[in-house]
Amino acid sequence: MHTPSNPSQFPRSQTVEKALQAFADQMERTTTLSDGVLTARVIGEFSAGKTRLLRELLGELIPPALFPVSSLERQTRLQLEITHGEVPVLTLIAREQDYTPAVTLKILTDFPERDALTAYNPLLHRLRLTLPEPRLILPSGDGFSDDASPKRLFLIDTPGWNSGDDVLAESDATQIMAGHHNLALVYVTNVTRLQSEINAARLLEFLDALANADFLEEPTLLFIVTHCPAKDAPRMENIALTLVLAQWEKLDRAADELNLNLFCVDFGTMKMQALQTFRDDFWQALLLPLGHKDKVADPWLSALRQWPKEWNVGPPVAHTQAMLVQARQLLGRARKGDEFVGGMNIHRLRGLDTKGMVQKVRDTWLYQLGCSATDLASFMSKAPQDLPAEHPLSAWWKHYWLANCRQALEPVKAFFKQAEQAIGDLTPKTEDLPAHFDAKLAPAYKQALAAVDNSFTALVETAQQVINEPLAEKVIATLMTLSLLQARYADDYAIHSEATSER
Ligand SMILES: Nc1nc2c(ncn2[C@@H]2O[C@H](COP(=O)(O)OP(=O)(O)OP(=O)(O)O)[C@@H](O)[C@H]2O)c(=O)[nH]1
Ligand SMILES: [Mg+2]
Repeated sequence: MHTPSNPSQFPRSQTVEKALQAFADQMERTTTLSDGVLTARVIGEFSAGKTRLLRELLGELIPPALFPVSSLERQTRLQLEITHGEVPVLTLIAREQDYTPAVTLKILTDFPERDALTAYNPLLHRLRLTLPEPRLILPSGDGFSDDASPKRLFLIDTPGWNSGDDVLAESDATQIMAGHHNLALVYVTNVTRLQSEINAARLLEFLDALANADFLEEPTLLFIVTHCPAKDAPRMENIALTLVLAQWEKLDRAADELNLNLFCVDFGTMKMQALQTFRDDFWQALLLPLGHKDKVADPWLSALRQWPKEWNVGPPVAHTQAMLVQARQLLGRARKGDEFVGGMNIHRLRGLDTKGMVQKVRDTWLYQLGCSATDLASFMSKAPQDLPAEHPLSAWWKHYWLANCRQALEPVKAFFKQAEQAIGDLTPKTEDLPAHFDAKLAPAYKQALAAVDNSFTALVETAQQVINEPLAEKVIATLMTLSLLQARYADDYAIHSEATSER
């Protein structure tokens, strides 16, 4: 067998691939993400390690030129929103609040140094970095409104306080210490400053802001102590815990009202494995308030699971199978022994005129098929069910499923139509009834039998086992995969039969 290299030799595969592309395009259009209002802000003193923390969490996803600047001087000037995007892009945006729309002002090819941003008011402008990190997608929305469409989650790096001349740092602390609608707040402090007096005052302010902020679930705090050698971590964790709870109680709040997660780390000396553990723990603590239902990180999945009932492909797939079963059953009964109209011969029709003959043979035929004239007419006029035009799979259904259904069912209908004609053609002059029917029906019968027994009809039968699967994505994925395999098989089969007949 020669190996075909020309794609036009794979027409069936091409049809399925094109139809699946149309499906993917529509899913992409209808599941595009929009900005959510849910945020996790990273707060702390300047040079505490806020930016470094985000670099450590997302490092591999960030192209070197877009790496947020983290240095020994005060660095971050504008809030940096990190969220999901198919590709990494850094933009300068105008955005005053978490709930106001972002207006893109500039696409940046390098992460700007602090001085390059002095023209932009930090209360009105932000940087936005998009990264292909699926955990930054909220598949069922941001929990703020009833809108359950997929939303972007924002991790926000903020400028540190104690930075002297900065309008943002000097403005009301609550303005930057919490977001409009919070998943969690992340507080970062250098271990050497953990017990400093100024930090204690700021921590109290921060906890006050946290106590008054709006959270998706209960107030959630991720408290990160940086520059902390591993050997000191347990001791520092205790100190941090005591400190936070003492301040929290000063606000008249009970310890169990705060979901507190402590991390003591030294990014400078951390080994890869420890970093990986830290990352896993951090994300787990951060995303915990989203609950288990939101573990689905793919907007396609949540979209699929929210398809309206009329979009369920199960019923039309089952209907196709029912039609094929009926077609096979009728074909099975169309021959009795080796005759089309079994037990009927010209002697039994003696004395009848044409009309009477036709009537008698037709009655016998219908009796043999086990159905009434109306039943047969209804089979002949029945078509496979369609999907709604706006269904994401409508191209696949029309060009693949229905096209193959037609190829399977048309020859069967053609055969029964021909049988009706062959009966209508009978006259008292017809000498040999079986020979009459054989001549008129045998080839069409053979074609009809072959049409309901091929790789597509086998697929329809197999598909019945998956359509009751409760996860919509499994049903769809299985049908897609089977259709690709079947089309590819049918193409190969056609190529092979051509090659054989050419020999
Ligand atoms: N060795 C070590 N260095 C760290 C650690 N965390 C942060 N740094 C370094 O400390 C310096 C300050 O960190 P940044 O992440 O820029 O601090 P920041 O909180 O973002 O500071 P501002 O943007 O000025 O508010 C950088 O040089 C970091 O690399 C740590 O755990 N260990
Ligand atoms: Mg910073």
